[in-house]
Amino acid sequence: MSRVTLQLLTLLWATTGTSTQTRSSCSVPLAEQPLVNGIQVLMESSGVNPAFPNPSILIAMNLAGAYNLEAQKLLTCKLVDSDTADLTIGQLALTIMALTSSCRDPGNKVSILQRQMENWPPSSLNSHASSFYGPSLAILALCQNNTETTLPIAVRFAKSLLDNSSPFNVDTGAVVTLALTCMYNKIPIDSEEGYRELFGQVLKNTVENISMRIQDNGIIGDIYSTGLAMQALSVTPERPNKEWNCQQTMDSVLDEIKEGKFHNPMSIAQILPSLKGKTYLDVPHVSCSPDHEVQPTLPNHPSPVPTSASNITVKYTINNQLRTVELRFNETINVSVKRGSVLLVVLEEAQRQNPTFKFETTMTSWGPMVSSINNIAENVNDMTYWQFLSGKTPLNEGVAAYIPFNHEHITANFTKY
Ligand code: B12
Ligand SMILES: *[C@@H]1O[C@H](CO)[C@@H](O)[C@H](O)[C@H]1NC(C)=O
Ligand SMILES: *[C@@H]1O[C@H](CO)[C@@H](O)[C@H](O)[C@H]1NC(C)=O
Ligand SMILES: *[C@@H]1O[C@H](CO)[C@@H](O)[C@H](O)[C@H]1NC(C)=O
Ligand SMILES: *[C@@H]1O[C@H](CO)[C@@H](O)[C@H](O)[C@H]1NC(C)=O
Ligand SMILES: *[C@@H]1O[C@H](CO)[C@@H](O)[C@H](O)[C@H]1NC(C)=O
Ligand SMILES: *[C@@H]1O[C@H](CO)[C@@H](O)[C@H](O)[C@H]1NC(C)=O
Repeated sequence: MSRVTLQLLTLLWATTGTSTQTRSSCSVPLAEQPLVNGIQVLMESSGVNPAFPNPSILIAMNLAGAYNLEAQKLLTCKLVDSDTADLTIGQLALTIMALTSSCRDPGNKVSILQRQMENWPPSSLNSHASSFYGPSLAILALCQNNTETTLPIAVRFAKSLLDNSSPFNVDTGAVVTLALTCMYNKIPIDSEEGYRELFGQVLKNTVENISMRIQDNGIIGDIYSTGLAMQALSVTPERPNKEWNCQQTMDSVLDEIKEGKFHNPMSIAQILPSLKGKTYLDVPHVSCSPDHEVQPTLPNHPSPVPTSASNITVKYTINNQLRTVELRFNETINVSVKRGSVLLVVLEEAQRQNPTFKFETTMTSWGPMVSSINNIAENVNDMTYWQFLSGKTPLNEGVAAYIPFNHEHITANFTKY
């Protein structure tokens, strides 16, 4: 392709890149709008925990148009005051984007992130794909602030992605696509062609891998990666070979919302922008004119299903066979819990009955994560963690959300990622 054609294309991409609607014509049908309002209201009310301010929720609120202006103000203030020393690269990046989406100056947080990314990758960088998730958010946040100073960092980032050979991860691929699309769209017009080729190559690989994960019903990866993947596919300058039916994806997501799969405020924060035709690339373009509080139309709630007081039995196994660890064990217990209890209740009941099953959790943006069982703790440097399975299938929700069924076999397996 000649240079002129490329530049023309780039211009085209640059103009369409900011408006996702022109790309993918898909939207929530009018009749389903109350359903979307419903999860937004849920996110805004239950997600604003003053002890654990979550920037992803503020971003989603601002992109969607907040209903609860009080919650929005509170969350913004908490994030302005947040101590950057306690944050990971990814959390810092989300905080900067959240403040930008509230039209606040992120202040010295940008230069702190910039410095951290200049020292990236750390010598201990593990090769797992998801270790690029946080750094991708950083490239995106820095790109939105100042593309020029971000170029050398983004080049290093893109090269280490090309060198990486670990299995593809849809969530990470989606954030990589958003970050490098931001860079790609802002490459100075008179700069070397090399940038366009490098970012274009990584985008092409990533988008190809995302499109290979589109299921027959339109879900991309799993239901909880679909929101980010929709954002990615709607902005990327590299079109996937496989045709993407955005409306089909949207309809499947709406079905899953009806099934009650989106209760976790964080899961709502990651799906909401796509339901509103927005992406993280729109963060710098949010208009912060003083709104009036709008009352959303909410769905007519189905009368709660009467839960029988009966108990169910869950078979629970804890298994540690990792060579690196001295203390191996493989213990199983049958526990009886009230029907409808979350998995966390099973763990608590097991711990109460037998001290071998004692466990600890760490609070995260997705809720409590099981960090240790029977004194064996996850470790970022070793890339170990407690994986939860139903039979042989890994769970796609955490212990505070997953509801086991009668006679289900749940295993916590100490493994590597
Ligand atoms: C990386 C990652 C992991 C790593 C985290 C460790 C690390 N140092 O990287 C590992 C492999 C340990 C992991 C484990 C699990 N994960 Co995970 N993980 C991710 C991923 C790809 C990126 C998270 C991230 O870096 N965020 C960026 C930083 C800035 O945000 P953060 O909030 O500080 O990140 C922390 C939390 O996200 C936490 N975390 C990661 N996964 C999970 C899952 C749950 C349920 C909780 C409570 C916390 C948690 O670890 C991060 C680093 O400390 C996300 C994808 C996504 N869309 O968010 C999935 C994701 C969050 N994980 C998911 C799941 C299901 C799990 C597991 C339950 C899988 C399983 N079957 O065991 C386990 C947790 C089990 C337990 N012990 O409680 C789902 C959650 C869906 C949901 N509705 O709850 C996601 C959305 C993936 C998906 N598309 O399905 N995960
Ligand atoms: C970039 O960050 C600085 C420092 O926080 C801020 O003053 C500036 O307005 C930001 N620029 C953009 C385009 O966001
Ligand atoms: C994605 O797929 C391409 C081939 O289509 C491959 O070369 C690449 O390594 C894969 N992984 C990633 C992370 O892009
Ligand atoms: C652990 O125990 C379970 C249930 O008793 C059994 O099915 C499994 O084979 C055991 N695994 C190992 C590695 O010993
Ligand atoms: C758990 O219950 C099943 C079926 O009721 C039984 O076969 C098994 O032996 C029990 N296991 C333990 C560890 O009590
Ligand atoms: C039912 O489950 C609860 C825990 O949820 C437990 O305390 C109780 O003992 C169980 N009842 C029976 C009959 O097993
Ligand atoms: C449990 O973890 C071990 C160690 O990583 C692994 O070899 C084994 O396949 C895992 N078991 C399951 C059921 O995933």
